[in-house]
Amino acid sequence: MLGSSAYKAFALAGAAVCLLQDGFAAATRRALDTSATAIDGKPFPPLLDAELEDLAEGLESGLFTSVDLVNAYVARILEVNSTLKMVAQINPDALATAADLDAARAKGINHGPLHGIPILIKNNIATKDKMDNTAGSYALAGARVPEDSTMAAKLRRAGAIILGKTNLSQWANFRSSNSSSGWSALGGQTEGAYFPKQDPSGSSSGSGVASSLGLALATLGTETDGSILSPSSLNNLVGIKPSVGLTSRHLVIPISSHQDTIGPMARTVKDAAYLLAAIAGADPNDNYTSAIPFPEHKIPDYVAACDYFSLAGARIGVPRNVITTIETIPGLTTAFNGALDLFRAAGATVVDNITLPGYEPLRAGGYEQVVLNSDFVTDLKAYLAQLTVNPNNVTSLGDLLKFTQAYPLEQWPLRDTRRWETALGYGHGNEAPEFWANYTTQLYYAGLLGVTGGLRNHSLDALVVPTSFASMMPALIGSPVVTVPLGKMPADTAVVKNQFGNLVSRAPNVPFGISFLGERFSEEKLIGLAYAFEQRTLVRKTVVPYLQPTAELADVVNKRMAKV
Ligand SMILES: *[C@@H]1O[C@H](CO)[C@@H](O)[C@H](O)[C@H]1NC(C)=O
Ligand SMILES: *[C@@H]1O[C@H](CO)[C@@H](O)[C@H](O)[C@H]1NC(C)=O
Ligand SMILES: *[C@@H]1O[C@H](CO)[C@@H](O)[C@H](O)[C@H]1NC(C)=O
Ligand SMILES: *[C@@H]1O[C@H](CO)[C@@H](O)[C@H](O)[C@H]1NC(C)=O
Ligand SMILES: *[C@@H]1O[C@H](CO)[C@@H](O)[C@H](O)[C@H]1NC(C)=O
Ligand SMILES: *[C@@H]1O[C@H](CO)[C@@H](O)[C@H](O)[C@H]1NC(C)=O
Ligand SMILES: *[C@@H]1O[C@H](CO)[C@@H](O)[C@H](O)[C@H]1NC(C)=O
Ligand SMILES: CC(=O)N[C@H]1CO[C@H](CO)[C@@H](O)[C@@H]1O
Repeated sequence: MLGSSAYKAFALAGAAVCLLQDGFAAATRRALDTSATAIDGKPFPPLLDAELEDLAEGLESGLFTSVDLVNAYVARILEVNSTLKMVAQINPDALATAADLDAARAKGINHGPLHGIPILIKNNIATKDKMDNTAGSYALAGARVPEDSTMAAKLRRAGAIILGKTNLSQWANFRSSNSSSGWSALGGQTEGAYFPKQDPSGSSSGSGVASSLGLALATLGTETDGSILSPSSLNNLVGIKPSVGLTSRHLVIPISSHQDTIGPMARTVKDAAYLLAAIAGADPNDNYTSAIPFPEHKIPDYVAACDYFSLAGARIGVPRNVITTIETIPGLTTAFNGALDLFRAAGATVVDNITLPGYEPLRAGGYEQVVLNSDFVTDLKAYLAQLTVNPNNVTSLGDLLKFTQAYPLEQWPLRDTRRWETALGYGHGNEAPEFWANYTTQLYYAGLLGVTGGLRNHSLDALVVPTSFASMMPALIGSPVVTVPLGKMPADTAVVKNQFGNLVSRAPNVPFGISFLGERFSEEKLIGLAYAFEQRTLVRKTVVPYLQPTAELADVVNKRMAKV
């Protein structure tokens, strides 16, 4: 769940890719074309932008059913999957589950706001059903878990339909030093929808692309350092990276017990809040959730936190020493400074140019690599020990390394296994003294000398930075971040390839976001600020994908009615 921002990729001099500039000029947001979205004058919510409350209202009024919704989303997935490869697997039980939930609704049983709503989840969040739990690796093809992950169980309990699994950067980007974002051996190469061959970022790549194109209401991603935030930013989405411990990691394929967290990737702040409300909470199977500080573990009302006026009176800090290379990303400086003006206009105090002195020592220190490598050795072994079926007998990182290097479809050595070799080279897991020395050092720099110190010393409600600079310090101290669409790269942006050479990381129309950072378990406050910014700007709707599916609910409902 390591983020790989397209921005970090180097520039290939003179890299040229076929440009579809005219295509962008002509592109319209299909959402605006209502001809395909109404029957007898009754409008159906266009799926590119449909929000939870639109879908819930349509289901409740009988305009469409959850079976219709599943059929419409599956049709949309199949329209774009062969190009974008964002969905690894469709749940063979999705239609039957939808029918059950429709029947329950007809009897007056409603499990809550997510009742009958399709959600896609990243292919490292395990389910005990007909689907695979592979992190994109052949090593885990056919592997089975003893029960649903807590995330999957909570979604099902909330009435959501798990529509399928999304593709990802293999092993959540914790294998290779020279692979491409969104590639996995099992799922192929995911691409973004805002420019041909767009680097989708990662590691929650498929979750980003699928949510952005309206292939489900929303998706779940996972983050160790950047893997929700970066693909949310580059796919024009809202992403919430929750505090470590707010969402249970039980039966989620790990990188690091100290840094991993699971969160929503959605098209609006409110939809993300609905999803977070469903997945947050204490779990005896993940003792980090015992850190949840609310009385009786009562989770705040994240949906009610969506208040248009929450910027009024807020104090927002801008740590300029963390965003030194902002000018290298086309269009970002103007958009970010515009956002600061908007905060002021909405009644916030912007405390500009504060310094987080821990940033430079962290960049230089390499502590995080030691923490993640040590955690992975220990935590992967613990995950594998829980499997009930393990076809390749992979029980440790050493086994996984051997399997991967011997299995041609894993594309080794073209895509190396450097991270694992480094981790195994230490000869220890996270029980070792070296681990603790590094861990406490990074807590100090990212905490007192970083995010926590910055917030407290300046009496701030939040820090804001462009999302490509947001993930590191919060990753190290387990604090939350919310990213919201901010803008896109301008039409004259020079096209730049990714490091691997198969994708485009900078190009016209590629989106980017702004992030709100707060103290641990301050999600409620961050959601409020993010919502106020989102509702005052509505940036998402100004960025149009070059490729989008055409299937809509009206088509599905028409077809169903024609059959009757
Ligand atoms: C995605 O497309 C590929 C290529 O057409 C196909 O092999 C694969 O089964 C599709 N995946 C899903 C989930 O339909
Ligand atoms: C959580 O559980 C693990 C294994 O049972 C244990 O090693 C660890 O100390 C516990 N951590 C906390 C914070 O309770
Ligand atoms: C930020 O502060 C530094 C050091 O205090 C100063 O040199 C710099 O000019 C300030 N930058 C801005 C944009 O205010
Ligand atoms: C895994 O172990 C089982 C039991 O020891 C053995 O039957 C099987 O052949 C092994 N599979 C592989 C792929 O090594
Ligand atoms: C990745 O690194 C390996 C090992 O150094 C090398 O063999 C391989 O060619 C590299 N791949 C790319 C795409 O550069
Ligand atoms: C961090 O880990 C490395 C590698 O195990 C070790 O050499 C170093 O002493 C550790 N401690 C600190 C504070 O970096
Ligand atoms: C916050 O204040 C403490 C105490 O003065 C100081 O050590 C720390 O560096 C400050 N941190 C930040 C981020 O300003
Ligand atoms: C195009 C492609 O590679 N599709 C794959 C997506 O993932 C599923 C399941 O992992 C494979 O069966 C597809 O072939």
